[in-house]
Amino acid sequence: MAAAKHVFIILAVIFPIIVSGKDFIVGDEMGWTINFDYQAWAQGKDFRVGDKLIFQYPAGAHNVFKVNGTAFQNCTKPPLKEALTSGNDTIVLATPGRKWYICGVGQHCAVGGQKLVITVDNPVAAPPTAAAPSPAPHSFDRMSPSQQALPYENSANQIIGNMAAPIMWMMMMMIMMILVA
Ligand SMILES: [Cu+2]
Repeated sequence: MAAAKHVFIILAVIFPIIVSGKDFIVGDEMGWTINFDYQAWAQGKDFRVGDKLIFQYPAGAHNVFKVNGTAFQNCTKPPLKEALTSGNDTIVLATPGRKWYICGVGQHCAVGGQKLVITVDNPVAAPPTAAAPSPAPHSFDRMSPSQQALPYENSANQIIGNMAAPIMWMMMMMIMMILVA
């Protein structure tokens, strides 16, 4: 029982993060290339922790370096071993904040403008529908047996209350019909 509760809580926390994770293909159909306005591309996009950046390019033509703000500004290339080179490089946005990426091939960054800066925000808050069930088991566990009986009584009264109106209505209709006949 306790284990099941823990699994539920873990799922309740993790599930919204999984659901909210989006894939961003950098540059969309243009991919990762020179002479493309990546500032304009990033404009208005909602990058969140758990989302993915996918850099697509012909392998060998470009590469991807994750750099700091200064290296981004100056197009400073880190050691080549730090480069992503597959041509389909996926980067999971693991932390919030500013993220900088450049291409380290030739003058692609400095002359071709092949550089991307984004701001990553915290994950989207759990939607109310997904978050709502989690408090229920909590409050139930804290209730004493006598308190637990209360909701059932209330719901039973409610059911009777809800049923009472149609029954009354039907009885009135029957009386009316008898009177008319
Ligand atoms: Cu390049």
